[in-house]
Amino acid sequence: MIQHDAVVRLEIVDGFGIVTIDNPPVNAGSTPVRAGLLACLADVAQHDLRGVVLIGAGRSFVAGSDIREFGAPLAPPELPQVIAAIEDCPHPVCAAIHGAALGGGFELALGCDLRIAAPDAVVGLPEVTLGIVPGAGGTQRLPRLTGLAKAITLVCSGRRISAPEAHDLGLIDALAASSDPQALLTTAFRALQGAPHKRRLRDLPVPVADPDAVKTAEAQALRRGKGRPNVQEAVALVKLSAEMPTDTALARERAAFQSLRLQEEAFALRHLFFAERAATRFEGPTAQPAEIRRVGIVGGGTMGQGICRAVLAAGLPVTLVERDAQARDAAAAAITGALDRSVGKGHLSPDDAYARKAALAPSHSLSDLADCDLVIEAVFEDMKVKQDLFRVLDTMLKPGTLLATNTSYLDIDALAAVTSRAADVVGLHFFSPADMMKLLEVVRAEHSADRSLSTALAFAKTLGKQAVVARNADGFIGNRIYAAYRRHAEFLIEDGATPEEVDNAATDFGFAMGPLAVGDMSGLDIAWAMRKRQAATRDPAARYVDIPDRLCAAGRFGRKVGGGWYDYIDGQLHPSDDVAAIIAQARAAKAITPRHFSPDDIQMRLLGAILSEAAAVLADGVAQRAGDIDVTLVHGYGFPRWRGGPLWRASGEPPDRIARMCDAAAQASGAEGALGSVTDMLAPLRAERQEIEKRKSGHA
Ligand code: 3H9
Repeated sequence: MIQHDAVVRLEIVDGFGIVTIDNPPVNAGSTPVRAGLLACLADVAQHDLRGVVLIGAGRSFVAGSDIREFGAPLAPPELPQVIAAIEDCPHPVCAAIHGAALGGGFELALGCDLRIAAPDAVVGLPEVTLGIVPGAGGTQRLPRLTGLAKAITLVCSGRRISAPEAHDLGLIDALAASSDPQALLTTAFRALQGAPHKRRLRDLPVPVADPDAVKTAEAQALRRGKGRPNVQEAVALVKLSAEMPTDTALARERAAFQSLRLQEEAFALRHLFFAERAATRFEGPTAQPAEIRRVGIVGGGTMGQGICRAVLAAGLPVTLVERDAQARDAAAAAITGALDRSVGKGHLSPDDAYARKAALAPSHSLSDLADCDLVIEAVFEDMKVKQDLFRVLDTMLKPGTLLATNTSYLDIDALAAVTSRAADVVGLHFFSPADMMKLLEVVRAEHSADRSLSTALAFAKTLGKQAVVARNADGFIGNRIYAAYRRHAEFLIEDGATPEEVDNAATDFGFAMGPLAVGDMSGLDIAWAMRKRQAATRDPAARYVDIPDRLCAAGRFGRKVGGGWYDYIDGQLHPSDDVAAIIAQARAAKAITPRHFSPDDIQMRLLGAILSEAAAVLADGVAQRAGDIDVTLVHGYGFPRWRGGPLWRASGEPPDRIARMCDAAAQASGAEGALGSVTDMLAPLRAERQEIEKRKSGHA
C-alpha cells in the first residue's frame, strides 16, 4: 500500500488501484484532497494496472468542492487539473459512488471513464443553487450523456438525482447491490473488466438535439430560475457543448465560475448554506434522539392533513385521529384523494401512493395513539381546546412519547403545564401546505428536555424539512417578524401608498408575493377574528390601522370571496376602486394627508420594520442567532433566497442607511427605535463581510 496523504490514499488490490478520499464529514473537495488526488494519479500511472477505482471513505463519495474555499483565491491544484489527470491516466478509472456525488464531486465522477453507484446514492450539479455554475466541466460532460435539453434542465434546476434515475439516464453505468465498500469495489472491478479501455466523456459527441426540445427546456429553466444571472449563464454554457471545441468551452465555463463565485449573490447563498445547517443546532448538551417508528396526528383539518402527507411521504406510518367517524372518514378521503391526484399528475408512482395509503391508520379514538412515539396536535387554535386535549393525551400516551403542538401563536408552556410530562412537550410549527413548505420551527418550551429537542430535530430531518430552533414566545420567530412587516405595509397604505404600490415594491425586491396579495390568499377574516378577540388587551398607544377591519366589514375577506385588498375576476387580481374608496375614508377619519412613496421608500421601510422586529426577537432570545432569522424568512415567507435573507442583505447596506430605514419604520409605528440592537444584531454579519473582502483579495 502506498500512503500519500491522510485525506487521499492509494492501495493496490488484485491488480486494481484503489484511490480512497477520506476527508470527513462529507469528503468535500478541499485543496489537500485535490493535491492528494493528483499525487495518487501520478503514482498509478507508474504501475501496470487493470484499472483504477476512485471511492470515498465514510458516508459519501464527494459532496462537492469545499464551499468554504470559494470566497478566496483558489489554491492550486484546481479541480479541472485533477480531472485532466484522470482523463490522461493510462488506465481506465471508475468512480464508485455512495452517499452524495454532487457539484465538483459529480464533475470528478464525470471525468472518469466509468461510474457505478450504490442504489441509495445521489448525484447532481447543485451549483446554481449556490449562485454559481459548475466550474469543472459539468456543463460540458453532462450533455454528452443526456443530450442538451435534459442537461439544461438538470444543470439549471440543480436537482439531486437518485442513483436508479441516474442509471436510467445513462449517467451511471451500473448499480451496486449496496453501499457497502466491498459491494462497491466488486461492482467497480467488474465494470472495469467489462470495459478495459479509456472512455473519456469529453471525446464523445453531444447527441443531436431536437431544437424545439432545447428551446422548451431553456424557456422553462429561465422561468424557474427567476432570471438569475447564473442560471442564464448555465443555459448558455450547456449549449456551448454542441457549438465549440471542448477545451474552449471548458475555459469559458471556468471563467464564468471564477467570476460568479465572487459576486454578492454567491456570498449571500453561501451564507444561507451554512446558516441553514447552524439553525438546526441548539445550545445545550447533545442528547441522543429517540427513535420515531409511528407518528400520531390529532386533527384532520387542512393543517393536520398536510402534516400527515408530509409524514407519509417520509415513509413513516401515521395514526390520524379525528373527533368522530364522519370527520375521520372525510380526512382520510381527502388524504387519499390528494395522493391519487399526485399519481394522476405523474408526481407520484402508483406503488408509492399505495404504500402511503397502507401506512395511514385513520381513527376516531385517541386511545389508538398509545403506541405512537410522537404525537402532533393540529386541532383548533384555541388554548382551552388544546389544553383539554393535552390533559387526555397525558393519560393515554406511553412514557417518553414526544408530544408536539402545531400552534402558531399559543403559549406552549401553558400547554405543557397541564400535563405531567412537560419535558416531553415541544412545538412543531409547520407552515401550510405542510407537505410543500420546507420550514419547520422547532419550538423549545421552558421545560422541554434536550432529548425532546434532539428527537424533534431528527424528525424534521427525516421529513426533509429545514428546521429552525425557536424559543416559546408569541408568534415564535417567523410569524412575529412577518406580523411586523405586514403591519408596516398597512402603515404605508394609510400614509399614502396604494396596495399595488406596496406589493409591487415587495415583488420587485424579490418576494414571491406582496404582503397584501398574501393576505388575500390566506383570507382576511381569520386575522380579523383574532383582532376582535385581542381588542380588549391591545395597547391603546400602539398605532392601529383599521383598513383591514373596514375591508372585512364590507365582506372583502380575500381571494376566496372574489375581493380583499384587490378584486379577483376569473382568478386574476385587479386593483379595486371600492378598496381605494375604503382607504380614502380611513385616511380621512384620521385626517391623514396621503403622501407619495417611491418603490425604494417602500422597500426600505419594510426592511426597516423587519430589522427592528428581528432585533427584538434576538434580544428576547426567541432566535439563537442572526442567521436563523434569515433562514426562517427565506424558507417560510418568500424572502428572496438570492439576497441571503433580510439580515444578510442589511449587513451590506451602509450603517447610516440602515439607521434611516429603522428610524422611518419606528416613527411610522409610533414605537421607540431599536437602532442600538439592530446595530448589534448586524455586527457579526458585517464582520463576516469584512472577512470576505479580505479573503477575496487574498489578504486574510
Ligand atoms: C461545487 O462543487 C462547485 C464545483 O462545480 C466547483 C468546481 C471547481 N463544502 O449537510 P450536512 C459540511 S459547489 C464544505 O449537515 P447531511 C456542512 O457544512 C458544491 N462543507 O450533512 C456540515 O458542516 P457542519 C456542490 C460542506 O448528511 C457537514 O458538512 N455541493 C459541504 O445532512 C455536514 O453537512 C453541494 O452543494 C461542501 N460542499 O447532508 C452539496 N457539504 O457539521 C452540499 C457539506 O460544520 N452538501 N458540508 O455544519 C449537501 O448537500 C449535504 O451536506 C449532503 C449531506 C447531502 C452531502
